Amino acid sequence: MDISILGIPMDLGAGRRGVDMGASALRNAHLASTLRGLGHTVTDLGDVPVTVPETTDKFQDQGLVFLDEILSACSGTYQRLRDLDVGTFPISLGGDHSVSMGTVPGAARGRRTGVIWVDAHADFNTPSSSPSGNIHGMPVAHLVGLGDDRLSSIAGGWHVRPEDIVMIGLRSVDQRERELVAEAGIKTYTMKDVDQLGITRIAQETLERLSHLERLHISFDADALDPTVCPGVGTPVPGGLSYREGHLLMELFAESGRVTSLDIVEVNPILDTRNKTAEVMVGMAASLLGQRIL
Ligand code: 4U7
Ligand code: MN
Ligand code: MN
Ligand code: MN
Repeated sequence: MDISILGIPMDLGAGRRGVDMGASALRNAHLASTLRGLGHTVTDLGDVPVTVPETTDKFQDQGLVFLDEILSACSGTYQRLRDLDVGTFPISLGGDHSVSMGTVPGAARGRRTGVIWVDAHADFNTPSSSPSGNIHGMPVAHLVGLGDDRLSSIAGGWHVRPEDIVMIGLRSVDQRERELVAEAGIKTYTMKDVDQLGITRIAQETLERLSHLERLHISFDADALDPTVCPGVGTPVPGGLSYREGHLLMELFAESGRVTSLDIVEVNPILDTRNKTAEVMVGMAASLLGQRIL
C-alpha cells in the first residue's frame, strides 16, 4: 500500500500544552520505518503550517479558543490530503483532536466515508454546549455540520452523516454533549459496552453497521487507551482500553481490509514517560496496517 504521513503540530484546540509535539514523537518512535518493514511504500509529507501560540496576543487569555488559527491549520490539512491520489492511505499525526476537522474530509477526498472514533470522549460538543471552550472537544459535531458555521464548512458542504459514525471507548461525555450524541443518532460503544460485549463483537458490529461504505476512516485518540498504557495524553481518564483490546480492535479492522485512512492524535510527550505513548500508538498503526504475530 502507498501510505502518506502528514503532521499537524497543533495544540491550540487543547486545554493543556504539548500535543503539538505529538507528531514529532510518533516519527521518533519509528512510524515510517515500521510501516516500511510491513511492505508498504511510505512518504512523509512533512507538517502543515500551524500558528505558534506565543506569537499571538491571545496566548495570555484563558478560555480563548484560537478559532482563526485552528481554521487555518485545518483548511491547510484538508487541502493537503484532498489532493492525494485516492488510492493512497493517509496517516495524519496530531496535534490535538481538532485537526480531524481537516483530516477526515481530506482523507475522504469527496467520497462518502464512515468514521470510527476511538476515544475516551465523544468530541461532540458545540461552542454553546462546551464546558471548556476547547475546540478539541468539538470536532465530530462540526464534521456532521453542527456548531460554528466556519468550523463546519472547512470542506465546503461535505459532511459526515451521523449514521456513518461509530464511537468506541467512551467514558467521559458531558451532560449536554450526551443529549446531542443521542439526538444525532450516533452509534456508541462505551467502556461498559467493551466490558460487557468484548472487542471482537464490537469490531464485528461496527463493520456490519458501516458495511454500506467503501471508505472507512479511523480517528484514534491516544486517550482511548488506559492511562497506564498511554500516560502521555492531555486528558487522561481511568478505565480505558487495555493494550490488547487496542491491538485486537486494530487487528480485526486490518482483517476486514476496509480501512482507508487513520489519525493518531492527542499524544503529549511533555506528560509522557520515555516516549512510551508514541511507541504504543505506532504499534496500533502497525496492527491496523497488517503486522501479524504468526
Ligand atoms: B479529546 C471535554 F469538558 N469534553 O469538551 C471538553 F471534559 O480530543 C473534554 O477527546 C474534551 O481529548 C476532550 O473540553 C477532547 C471536557
Ligand atoms: Mn478526542
Ligand atoms: Mn479524548
Ligand atoms: Mn485529549
